[in-house]
Amino acid sequence: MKRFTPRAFLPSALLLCAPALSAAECLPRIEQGWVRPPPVAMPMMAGFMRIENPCDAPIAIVAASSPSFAEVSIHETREVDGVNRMREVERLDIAPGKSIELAPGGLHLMLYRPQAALAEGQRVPVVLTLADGRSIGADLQVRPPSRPAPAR
Ligand SMILES: [Cu+2]
Repeated sequence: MKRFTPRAFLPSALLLCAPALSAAECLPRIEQGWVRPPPVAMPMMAGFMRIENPCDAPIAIVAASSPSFAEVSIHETREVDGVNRMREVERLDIAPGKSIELAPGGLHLMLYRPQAALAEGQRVPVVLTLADGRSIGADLQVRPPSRPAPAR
C-alpha cells in the first residue's frame, strides 16, 4: 500500500515545503500539472508537470499512480530513426535546488485506462512515489496544450 495523506493533495500543503525544513520533512513540489486530452477516444492520456526539488538532498521519483486511471507509467519520448518512440523510465532523479520538466515530446506520465471519461477543466489527482518511500500528490488539470498554465 502506498503511503500518502489526503492533505498532500492540497497545494497549500505543498507550499509548506521550504528549504529550511530538514531532509526528512522537505518534499519536492509539483507545479503547472496538466493532462492532454487525446484528439480521439483513446485508452491512454499523457500528463505533464514541472517538478522542483527545493530540498538539500537529491530526490528520485520511482513510481506514479492515480485513482482516476488503472495504471500510470513514467515515459520518455525519443526520436529513433526519425520516429518518435516512448520508453519507460525507471526513475527521475532531481538534484537539490533543481527541477525537471515533463513536457510534450519528452518526459511524461502515461495514464492508462481512465476510470471515467475526463472533460476539459477537470482535475486529475496523481501521486508520485519517491525512492525513500514518501509520496507527493498533485492535481493535473485536463486542458489542451496551447493554453499557458495559470501562474502561481
Ligand atoms: Cu508515453
